[in-house]
Amino acid sequence: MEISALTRSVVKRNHAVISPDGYINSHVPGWDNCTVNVIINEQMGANLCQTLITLTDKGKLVGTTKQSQLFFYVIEGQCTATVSGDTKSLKTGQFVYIPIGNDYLIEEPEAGTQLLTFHKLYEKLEGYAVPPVIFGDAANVAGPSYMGDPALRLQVLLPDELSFDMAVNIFTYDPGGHLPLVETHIMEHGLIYLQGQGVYMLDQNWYPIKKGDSIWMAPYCQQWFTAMGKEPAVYIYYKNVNRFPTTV
Ligand code: UGY
Ligand code: MN
Repeated sequence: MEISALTRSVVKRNHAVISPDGYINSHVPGWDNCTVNVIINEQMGANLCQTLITLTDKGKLVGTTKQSQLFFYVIEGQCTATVSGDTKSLKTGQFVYIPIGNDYLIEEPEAGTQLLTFHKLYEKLEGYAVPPVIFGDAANVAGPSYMGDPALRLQVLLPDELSFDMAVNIFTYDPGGHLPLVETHIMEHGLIYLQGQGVYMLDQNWYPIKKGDSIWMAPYCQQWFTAMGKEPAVYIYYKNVNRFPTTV
């Protein structure tokens, strides 16, 4: 029997593990006929926002990006996305990156479609134009091995260009694959597991993690992961990149 007083979720000063058992829905103006779970945002000390949206067949998301850019990724299902007049259908594994100053409309979803969003305040870079709208498909993105280890594969979904101040990557670990080192870095992460399971070390704490779980890692939160089980562990993650590291 499940005991409702227990959860794997934790929220700490420099990291959080959010498992679906703790979700409470939010109402977001312009996002209708859907449930919205705000998984990471500035209230917990983060510099990004990550949400999970589950749409009914009447689901509709309407809005305009202002100071923050917005990334939608289809975890499951399908829908239609229109960004500044350009309409495309999106299915599992496909995504759209919406830079600042664009209208968007997500509609005609299959019932149960799940969308992941990442939001970040855009920091302009002198001499560089704001990035364009990008529609893409993870299935068409190469996944070279990470740091020379064939058990680890990294897909980089957004262009590796200085005009972008955020990256969204998909990291795949074969069972037994693990990060080759404990990462200690200024960049922040938000992520959700798309498949599999394993153990994450965050700031010297050890957490069992599985498909559907999300993690926030603040700057300098130490991080290491190993995959367990019979199938690869896969997560999609956000990272801030390409900007001057200090105001000092
Ligand atoms: O890009 C990264 O920093 C990545 N290797 N970190 C992580 O997966 N925790
Ligand atoms: Mn990292």
